[in-house]
Amino acid sequence: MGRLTRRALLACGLIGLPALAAGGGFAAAFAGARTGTLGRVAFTRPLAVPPLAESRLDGAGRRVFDLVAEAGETDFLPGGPTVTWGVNGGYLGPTLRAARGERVLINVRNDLGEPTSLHWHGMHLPAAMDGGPHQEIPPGRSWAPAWTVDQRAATLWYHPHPHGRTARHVYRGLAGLFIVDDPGSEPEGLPHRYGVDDIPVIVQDKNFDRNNQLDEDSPALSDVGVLGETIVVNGTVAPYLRVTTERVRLRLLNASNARVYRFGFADDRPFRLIATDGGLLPAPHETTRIQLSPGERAEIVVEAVPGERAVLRSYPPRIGTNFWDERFSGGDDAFDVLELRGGSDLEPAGVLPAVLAPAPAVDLAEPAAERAFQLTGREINGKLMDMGRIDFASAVDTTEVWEVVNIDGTYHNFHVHDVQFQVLSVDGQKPPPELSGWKDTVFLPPYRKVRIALHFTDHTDPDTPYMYHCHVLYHEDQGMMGQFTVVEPGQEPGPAEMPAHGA
Ligand SMILES: [Cu+2]
Repeated sequence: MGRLTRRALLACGLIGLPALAAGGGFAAAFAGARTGTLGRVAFTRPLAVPPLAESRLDGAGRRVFDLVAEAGETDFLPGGPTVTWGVNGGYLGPTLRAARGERVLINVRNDLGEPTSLHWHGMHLPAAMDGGPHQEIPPGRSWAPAWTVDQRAATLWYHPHPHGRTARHVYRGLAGLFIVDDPGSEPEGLPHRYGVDDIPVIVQDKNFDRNNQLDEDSPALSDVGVLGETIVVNGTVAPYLRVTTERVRLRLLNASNARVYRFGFADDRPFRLIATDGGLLPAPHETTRIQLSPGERAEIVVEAVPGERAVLRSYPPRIGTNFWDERFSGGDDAFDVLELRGGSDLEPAGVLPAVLAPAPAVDLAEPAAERAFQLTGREINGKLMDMGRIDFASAVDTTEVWEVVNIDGTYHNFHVHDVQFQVLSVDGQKPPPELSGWKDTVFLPPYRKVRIALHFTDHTDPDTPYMYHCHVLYHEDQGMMGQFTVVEPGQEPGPAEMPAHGA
């Protein structure tokens, strides 16, 4: 395939444009940076579906999960296993599931040889339970966060968040889904049987070396970090899914480090987008494409036909960079992702509901604060992440409006912990349908400006911060992150706690 890695170029003395041009490597690097698998995937392996995590109720009525981060091996490719990391297994982790109103307790043990953490991405919870860089778990130790689930039904996920090392930990395989149910809130008629007509689709991209081991190098000239040439879904390479029902719900998660996907079907069949990061949209949105940047989720509903094969693809994403950067940031790449194989006899589907959930309506009468965030390089407002610096405090029971602008030539995105936010505008315009629901992560191509409204309801803690950051993990690790606390009105933030290594 002729992929050139940064390491290979360094070895050839070809890093740096003059050397590249002189060596004729310039054209080679440009040509070699494009990758893709359209029409070339044989779909030979049944899609793995992560098991639902076992849980039990303890004496206090809490739903208890036991998770272990550990090393293992995974058979991605013929020719030998790949050393990977996983949760309760060799790669990825089980799907956690809990209902609104339930109190959960999660025992997380770290059996890796280095500190890690588990962050509950998209979850509304106390900062001390968030699993960010202040809640690292030393090797051989455990951490047991507990909180009451209190948010809309949504497809959330979990992944490590150790400061400076998140990219490597996620790439090696530490990630899983966390599905929140909200009994009574989901309209009749949506597919909801996990693993039957309600399927997790965790999409990641990997590079393998000659020995089938994960290549963690960033491609040459990439400004976004590792971009893999091989797509894995739920840890399966070249996957197919046997479909048994006329209608299937796919819970798409971009769990990749850097790659942006633009999902659609090979035959351009329309599908219905029903939910985004924080839960159901106001109404199903019929479309042929849905773009997801790292960390974002989308739930789509697809109609199947008996005996038919439908291929989910990722088309070249719209990343908005210039010609040169586009090539080195995956903007020209396209992949076959997953084949849906309709059985000969499909279970009939009923009527899809026309109305799904109330539209986000954050009360904007008197925003308590307006804040501006400029993304450039690896900095937010000219600052790199500092574990000991809390950037601001937001008062509980208030609404804030944040304006986030990317003034950089490369793409970023913006993720906020603790809250699901409402997108108010994109470059001054009403948000498109895919941004009309609750979000915790929003994509920012170069020069885009997004205004979001956030409401902080509870869990005050002046000493323990939540994070906001770019979810391109290479950027995040390099410091593209800041910290805020939620406090009582008039309360000042305390000093940020340093990592709790005594846990
Ligand atoms: Cu970024």
